[in-house]
Amino acid sequence: MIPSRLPGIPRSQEIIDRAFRQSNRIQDFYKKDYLEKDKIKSIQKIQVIEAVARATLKRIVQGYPQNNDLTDFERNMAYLLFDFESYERSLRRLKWTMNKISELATEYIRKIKSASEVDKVDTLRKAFYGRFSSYIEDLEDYLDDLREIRLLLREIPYIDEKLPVVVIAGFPNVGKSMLISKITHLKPEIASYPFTTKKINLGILEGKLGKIQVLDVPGILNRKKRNVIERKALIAIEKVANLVIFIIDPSETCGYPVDEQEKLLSEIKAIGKRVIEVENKSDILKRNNERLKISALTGEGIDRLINLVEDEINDREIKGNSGI
Ligand SMILES: Nc1nc2c(ncn2[C@@H]2O[C@H](COP(=O)(O)OP(=O)(O)OP(=O)(O)O)[C@@H](O)[C@H]2O)c(=O)[nH]1
Ligand SMILES: [Mg+2]
Repeated sequence: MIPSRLPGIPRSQEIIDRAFRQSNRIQDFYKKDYLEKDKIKSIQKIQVIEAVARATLKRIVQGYPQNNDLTDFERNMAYLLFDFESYERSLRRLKWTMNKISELATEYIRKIKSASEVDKVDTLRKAFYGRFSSYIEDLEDYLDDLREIRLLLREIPYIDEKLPVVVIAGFPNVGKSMLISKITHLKPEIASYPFTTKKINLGILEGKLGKIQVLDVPGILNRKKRNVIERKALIAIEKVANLVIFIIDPSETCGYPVDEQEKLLSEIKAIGKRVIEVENKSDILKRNNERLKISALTGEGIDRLINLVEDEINDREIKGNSGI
């Protein structure tokens, strides 16, 4: 599972500045022997710098999911959205740097302890500062990578595996987002051009027998090679859907011919999930066939659709239980 709060990713310079700023806050104290005082102060500064950098890197390393923390759906989405190996490499590099900085601090503290002149202590302290900074500066590309991936991880919705999932699918512009806005509290963007929805939207339908997760997904075209946006929809159907509401727009105001939409429907049915077929935009055109007619715009047929969804879901649960 992807944590709901993924730590923000600072820039290298911010980590360096934060560490030095904290080290400058160390209280001054009186000690007669100047060499001793310089040693204690230098050691304290190194310890603070190490602790601040370590804490920052640790928060990131521990706050981001590993491959086996992910559900099947999350993993498939992550593989689709970014290069997972490079993500793992970046996390490993942060961890490596975290250890290197601790080793560096230990090494310089030991050297400072055995120094016999103030000048030597100052040189050692400055050498630590330089090497510390370059370790953190070397993280810049990895931090940039993680900052981008953070946004992509955040777009993957959390699916509660204990609750049923209904995916609303179909060609672009057929009214999927308008439908989810009618059956859940979600208010996604609705517009009269294709691919308005580029990410998966999750809404909750408060059913009579409990909550049902409803996913409004991007439109899918009837073609072999699909882009990343279309593939998000397919992953949702394949990996988490218990039921699919497939919307056909017979009015073709979506901009796509009905026979293309029918071909996509056949392909989706072949995935093997249960499918409720509906024809939307019934306020414009109602064809003479068996399918449920709805209008996401006027609300016509929406109550019947919700009843059908609930019947299908509950039917599955009864069958599921008796199958044990
Ligand atoms: N007349 C009419 N227009 C509708 C109906 N449902 C949706 N629309 C219109 O169809 C257009 C597309 O609606 P959306 O809900 O954004 O469609 P979508 O399937 O989510 O589209 P993508 O996100 O691009 O895949 C909008 O202009 C809606 O106002 C309907 O039942 N009747
Ligand atoms: Mg949409």
